[in-house]
Amino acid sequence: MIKGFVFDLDGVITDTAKYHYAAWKQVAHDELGIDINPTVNEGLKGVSRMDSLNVILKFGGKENAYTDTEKLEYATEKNDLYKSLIKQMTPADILPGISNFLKAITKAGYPMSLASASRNAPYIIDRLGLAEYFSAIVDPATLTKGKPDPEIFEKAADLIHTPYANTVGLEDAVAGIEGIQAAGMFAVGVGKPEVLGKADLLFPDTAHLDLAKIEAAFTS
Ligand code: B16
Ligand code: MG
Repeated sequence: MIKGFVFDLDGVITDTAKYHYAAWKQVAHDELGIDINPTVNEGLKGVSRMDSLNVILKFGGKENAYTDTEKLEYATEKNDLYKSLIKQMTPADILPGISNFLKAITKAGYPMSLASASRNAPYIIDRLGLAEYFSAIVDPATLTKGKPDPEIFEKAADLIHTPYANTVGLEDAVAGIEGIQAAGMFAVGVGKPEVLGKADLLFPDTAHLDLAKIEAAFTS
């Protein structure tokens, strides 16, 4: 029996990836002399800020070119740029079908929490006008490991007091699906079968998310 839901943010509730990409692209070009492309960007999804910088440096063959202090400066510069971009976000940036899906879950009485690697998640949820739906948001600063480790999903379930075996997790990234399953939860994927084939239940996009289908698949 389902007792609660834990949600990823980027790619499930809204598309922040385009803003992360724009900010990283500029900092990588201007400060590091590295030109990133959409393939590199795929590898940044769900990855923490500092790990994202390390992925970019590795791509550019500059893994050991900077001190930790310099790296922190570049990550801060990226975040300042990113924050200036997400200031424009409004409820119009909620992905299709998500508002109705959150309403249906609330009506059914299930609590929800957010399992996002982003330190900007509370601000984004606020900009989207969705704060009322989430009883809790995991603080990524408290995490020791990133996805695919189950830690973030376990913390998200702990915050709404749901046993992992009775919790549904929603994700658009392979690492996220792996983390949800490693926590012993039911993994609902949003995306393509060739990418998210491991999910316990898969929807092609957010517009197709259907609570009744999740409940039926969970019990069967
Ligand atoms: P911040 P998610 C992740 O969000 C993004 O997908 C990833 O690209 C980003 O680096 C990470 O948050 C950290 O974000 O710099 O705002 O703390 O997919 O876990 O919701
Ligand atoms: Mg995501």
